[in-house]
Amino acid sequence: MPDLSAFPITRKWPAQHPDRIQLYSLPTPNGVKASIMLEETGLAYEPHLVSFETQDQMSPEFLSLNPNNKIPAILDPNGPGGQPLALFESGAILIYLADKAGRFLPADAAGRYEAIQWLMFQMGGIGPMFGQLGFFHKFAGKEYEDKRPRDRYVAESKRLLGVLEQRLADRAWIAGNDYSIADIAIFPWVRNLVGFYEARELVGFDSFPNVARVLAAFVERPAVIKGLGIPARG
Ligand SMILES: N[C@@H](CCC(=O)N[C@@H](CS)C(=O)NCC(=O)O)C(=O)O
Repeated sequence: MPDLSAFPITRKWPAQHPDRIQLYSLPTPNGVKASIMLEETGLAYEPHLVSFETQDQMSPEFLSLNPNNKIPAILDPNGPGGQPLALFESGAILIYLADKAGRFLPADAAGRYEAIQWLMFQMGGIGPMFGQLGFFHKFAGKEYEDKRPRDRYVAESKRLLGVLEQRLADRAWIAGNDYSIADIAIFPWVRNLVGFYEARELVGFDSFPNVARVLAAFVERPAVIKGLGIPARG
């Protein structure tokens, strides 16, 4: 049985199954990328809830694994060379799990980089921009009198949806005919934008029928349905 006791995070979140991938997360659009991927691949894992209500992400134990105090993070007892591997940043986690499982990234080099390119488009564009839109439209920024910041993120979110719309006009999924980690990164954010952030009308979502089509296909996947609720909120 692997020994994870050298990792301080296991003191706050003890591993009941230290032979499984340890997931530290919360079902947010970034968090569910990891749980959906783990469900899609069937890799054995043990989820641990990082509660923002109790600021768990700021605890020394969590920071020992991710100094950037953000979920998701994982600890794989059986990483490269059979050694434990700790990893944060959802994009890095998706690439790692795809390589480990040999799934959801094209095997040919050109196809692989194309899928990674769209994954990075989510990490650098969709995530940060939709997130800011949420802040200014739904959360604390909603009260700000000056609407220019909100309008800026609405315009940028629309532009990004337009890029996705064009890309999906002649493809089943973002990387082509096959579902990939680029979809697992992008669609939790699109779902969140029109759902939790209540920005469907604000961004004119009905003008993006191909994005809506792929979102519908995404949320029907059994692994997505399951992953969206993991780790269960206490
Ligand atoms: N680039 C990071 C972003 C992660 C992120 O922003 N996580 C949010 C939840 S969606 C978080 O942990 N926020 C807690 C905090 O900022 O204190 C990733 O993709 O993993």
